[in-house]
Amino acid sequence: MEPMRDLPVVDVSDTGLTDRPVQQAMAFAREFGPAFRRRFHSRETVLISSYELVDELSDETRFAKVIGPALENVREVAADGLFTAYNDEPNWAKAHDILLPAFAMGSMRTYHPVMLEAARRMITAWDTHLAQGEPVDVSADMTRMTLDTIGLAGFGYDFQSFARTEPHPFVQALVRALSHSQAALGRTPGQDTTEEDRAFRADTAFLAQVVDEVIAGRRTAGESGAADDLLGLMLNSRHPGDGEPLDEANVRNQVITFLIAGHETTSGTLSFALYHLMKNPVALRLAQAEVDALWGDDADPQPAFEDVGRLRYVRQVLSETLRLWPTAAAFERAPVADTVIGGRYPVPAGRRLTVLTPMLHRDPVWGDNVEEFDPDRFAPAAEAARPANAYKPFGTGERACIGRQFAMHEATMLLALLVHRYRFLDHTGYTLDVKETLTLKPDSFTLALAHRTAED
Ligand code: MNH
Repeated sequence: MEPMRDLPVVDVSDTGLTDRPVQQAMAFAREFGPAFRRRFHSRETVLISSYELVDELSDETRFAKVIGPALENVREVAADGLFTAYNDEPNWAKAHDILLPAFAMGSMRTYHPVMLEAARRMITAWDTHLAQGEPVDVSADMTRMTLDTIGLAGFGYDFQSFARTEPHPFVQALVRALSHSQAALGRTPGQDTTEEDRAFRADTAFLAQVVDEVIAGRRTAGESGAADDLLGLMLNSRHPGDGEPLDEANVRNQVITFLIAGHETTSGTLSFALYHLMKNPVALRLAQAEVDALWGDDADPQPAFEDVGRLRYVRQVLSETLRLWPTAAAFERAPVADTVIGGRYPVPAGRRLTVLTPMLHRDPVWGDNVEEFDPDRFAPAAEAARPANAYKPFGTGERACIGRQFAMHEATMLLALLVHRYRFLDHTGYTLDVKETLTLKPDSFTLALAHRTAED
C-alpha cells in the first residue's frame, strides 16, 4: 500500500492561495488528479474530487465532519453555532434537535409569505431599473433579497435591503469579519496583523450587539413575540431530552450562523442560475413554458405555497446550477478510526480530507460533457440512474445543510417569478468571472432587462 505521502504534492507557499483558492484547487485537480496534497507553509490539505473517493468519505460509519482551519476561523464569528460546532459539542445535537422541525418541508409553508414579500421587493426594484433603462447588479440584488428573507423568516427582523444603496451595516460587518477569516487562512507566518485583528474584534462585537438587541426586543414583546420563526423556536423550545432551552450565547451564535450560512450561498446560487439561463436559451424557454403554464399572462402572479412544488424544471435549473458552481464549494471529513481509502492509501484517524465539490460534480459519472449546463440531468429518471453520493452541494450526512429546503423554496419561487416577468439581455457579453468570499458568486454580473412580449 502507498502511504498518502505518495500522492502528488503542490506547494503554494510562494504564490499563496490567491484570492481564488477554490478555482486554484480546481486547476490543480485537473492537473494532478482526484487526490493531491496542497502545501502552504506548515499547513497541508489533501484535496479529494473523485466520485469513488467521495462515495467512501460519505460513509458515516467511517468518516465524520471535521472543523479544519477554514471553519476554525469562522468559529471566531459563529462559535458553537450549528455550522461550526464540533461533532461532540453538546450544543450541536441540542440545537440540531430543536431546530430540525423548523427546517422540515412542512415549515416552509410558514415562511412562504415572507419569502414572497422579499421576492416582490426585488421585482419592484427591478421594474424601476427597467423603467429607467438601467441594468441590474445581479449579485448585489440577490444578496439583498436573500438577506431580507432570512431576516424576516428567521427573526422577524427587517433589513430593508432594497431601501439602501450600501449593504446594511450588520452585513458590512459580517462580510468584513468573514473576509478576515478567509484572509487569515492565506497569511504568511510572521505577518503583522494587529490592525486587522482589532477591526475584526470590533466587527464581531458589533454583530453580537445587534443580535442581542433583536433577542431583547423579542423577550420584551413577551407573548406577542412568541412567533413561530426560528428565533421564536429557539427562545421557547426545550430540548426533548434534558428539558433545557438553548443558552443565551448559543442562541446568538445560531442567529449569526443562519445569517452567514443562509444568505450568500442562496444568493450566489440565484446569480449563477440567471447567468446560465441568459447563456442557454433552450433551458430558458423550458423554464418559461413551465411558469407560463402555471401563471399564464398574469401580470402580477402571487405564487401559492403549492405552486413552488410544481415548478419542477425551475428547480432542476437550480440543481444543475449547484452542480457546476456549488456556492459552498468544499467540506471536510476525517476518518473516525485508521482506515484505507481508494483501496491503497492508509489514512490515520482524524486526518482531514477536503472534498472539492465542483470537481466531484465534474467526475466522469456525470458523463463526458460535464461543463455543459443541462438541467435534464436532474429529471427524475436521470437522477434515479445516477449513483448516490455523486452530488453534494449541501454537504453530507448528519452535518449536511439544515437549510436545504429553505434555500430551494426561496430560490425556486424567485427564479420562477423573474423568468415569468423579464427578458434577460446580455448587454455586456458577460464572461463568467467567479469571485470567492468563502462562498462563490459571479463577479460584476449585470443584466439589462426587458418585459416579455407575446413572442417571448
Ligand atoms: Mn447550508 C451546512 C451549503 C443554504 C444553514 N450548508 C451546509 C453545508 C453545506 C451547505 C455544503 C455543510 C458544510 C460542512 O459540511 O462543513 N447551504 C448550502 C448551500 C445553500 C445553503 C449551497 C444554498 C443554496 N444553509 C442554507 C440556508 C440555511 C443554511 C438557507 C439557513 C437558513 N447550512 C446551514 C446550517 C448548516 C449548513 C445551519 C450546518 C448544519 C449542521 O452542521 O448541523
